[in-house]
Amino acid sequence: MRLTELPALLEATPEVAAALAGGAPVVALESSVLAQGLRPPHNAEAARRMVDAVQAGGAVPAITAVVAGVPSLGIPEEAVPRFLAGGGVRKCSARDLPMAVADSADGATTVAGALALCGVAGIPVFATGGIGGVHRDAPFDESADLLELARTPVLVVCAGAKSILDLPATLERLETLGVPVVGYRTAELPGFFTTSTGLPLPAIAHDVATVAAAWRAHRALGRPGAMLLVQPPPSHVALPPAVVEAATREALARGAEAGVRGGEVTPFLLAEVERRTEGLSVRANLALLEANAALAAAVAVALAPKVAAG
Ligand code: PSU
Ligand code: MN
Repeated sequence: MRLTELPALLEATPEVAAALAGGAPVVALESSVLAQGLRPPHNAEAARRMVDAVQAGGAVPAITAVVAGVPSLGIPEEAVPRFLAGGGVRKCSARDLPMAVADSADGATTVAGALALCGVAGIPVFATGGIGGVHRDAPFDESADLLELARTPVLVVCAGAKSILDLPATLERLETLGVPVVGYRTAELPGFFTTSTGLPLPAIAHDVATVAAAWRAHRALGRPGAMLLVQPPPSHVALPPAVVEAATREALARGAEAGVRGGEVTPFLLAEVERRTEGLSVRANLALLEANAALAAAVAVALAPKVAAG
């Protein structure tokens, strides 16, 4: 997918626009993890580490967001502090994008929101921490990430789905929706904060060339949706499953008590888990965001029609 001209309404920073026009590798990133998922100063650290990792890998980072009503690929420097302030920016899933535009609001893209922008811009590679999925316990709250994954052709690099979710159910839904889930050097679905979930994956890739070949085949077959490339968090920061599970159960009980609903659920649970793991979950979150950005850059470079001029 190569674009010489962006659709009206969409803005790109000069660096991103040049990369897209020239066929250079671009890695899209979400901004909800910065505005809602992590608090200051961790969110600024996350942004810096992801951007640095993409650049070190030879690709151009494009943090997706709605900036004062403008859907954007890359956040202009003067607007960045608003997204890192720890409040005041709305969470934008795909369905929230039109109203953010109409209200001239700042909006931070979730995975679903970012995929929607990647879809219109034609950016094929995206990195995040963990996707949303099926929440635990009926009535089932299911992230819009899943439906957008089913219909947006983007290769999504992540550490699986967030550990606060029902992971077996999320994996089943991905199967139903026709979204390939490929383990990068792992045969098991990683658990976001944990390396292991005991859930076997249908496919493994041992190198980036295989990932690129699978992605080209996915597109050549006209598959309409995403492909997930999952890798475990770096081993030195991964948490033991029992620790994450205990913290998650307590967080879920608190959330139910407090009547947390809708888009508030995910940020609430992540903050509670952070408190209960004494920050170890944040350390893992930052490291896996960086590692996923680095892997996404390698994939983007392998897929780019052209790497720089010359
Ligand atoms: N992963 C994180 N922190 C986050 C999220 C993921 O480490 O804040 C965000 C992502 O943007 C994801 C969203 O798309 O949570 C899912 O929210 P919901 O379950 O409301 O769809
Ligand atoms: Mn939800």
